[in-house]
Amino acid sequence: MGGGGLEAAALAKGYRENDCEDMDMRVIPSAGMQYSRFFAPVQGRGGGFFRGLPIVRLLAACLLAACLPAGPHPARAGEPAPVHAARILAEFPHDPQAFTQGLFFLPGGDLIESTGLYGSSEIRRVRLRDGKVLRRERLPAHLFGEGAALAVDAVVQLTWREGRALARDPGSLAVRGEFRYVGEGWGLTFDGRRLIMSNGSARLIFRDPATFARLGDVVVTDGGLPVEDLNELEWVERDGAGLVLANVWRTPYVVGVEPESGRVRWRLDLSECWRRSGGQDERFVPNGIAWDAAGGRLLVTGKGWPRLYQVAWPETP
Ligand SMILES: [Ca+2]
Repeated sequence: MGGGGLEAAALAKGYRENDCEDMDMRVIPSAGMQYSRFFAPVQGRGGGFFRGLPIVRLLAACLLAACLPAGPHPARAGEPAPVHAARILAEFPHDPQAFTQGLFFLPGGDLIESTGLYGSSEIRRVRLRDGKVLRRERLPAHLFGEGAALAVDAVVQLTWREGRALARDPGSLAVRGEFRYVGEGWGLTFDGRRLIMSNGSARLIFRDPATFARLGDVVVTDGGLPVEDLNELEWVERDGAGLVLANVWRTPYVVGVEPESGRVRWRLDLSECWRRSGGQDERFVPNGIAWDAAGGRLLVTGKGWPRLYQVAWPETP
């Protein structure tokens, strides 16, 4: 499928989702989509996915205008967010066997990493400087690990299509409870008050950390168009303001999202990190963002990448 087809499909999907009262009721894709999620050809690297985007945007805007009913339009195509090439400041070892789906720092400085794939999913406590796995807990073979976050006093780990969020002890990583949800689980982060979850759509869902109850949601847009395939997430508070950082699946981009409006403020282009980590294998897309609040460090990696990269905070307009 070409970029135009993808963009048009994304637009149609985003519009449909805007009409859904509860996105937890979204249809779970077929087994064919399961294959495509991990093994479909990458739609261009190093910005190639968005090559020709202005024309695509124009066509998509016309499609939106034609499809929307008369009356006030909630979204209008505008200027796309600025793109900043990631500047690499440091590199750290990363287990190339880790199919990274969730990544964040514990307050003490170690990383928690959630990995996916049926039969080999884990949750790990990892030391940054040498990549040593300090503790690991395997998931049952029928569970596919996804995003994870520290919420109050529990590490919560999503599963992809199993509708189960495992609540773990932050020290031992042992499961001590479980939440249930409908639909897919992709990324997860915590803003100090709410869990923020992605499910592969353009929508971020806010949840109560104590009950996992849905509190609300927001559609992420760039230039007025929905940004589909939001994947791993990270909450960052910086200069008194909070942003949700999100990998966009099968692209080199991390988007910086204003949490209440859903507007993409900027895109961070990880093409150089991807190239250094042997980006020729289409399964091994960028995924994994961790913010070290104490040290002011931004870490990124990818599925099966041999390195973690500390990158500079992108400039803001
Ligand atoms: Ca993260």
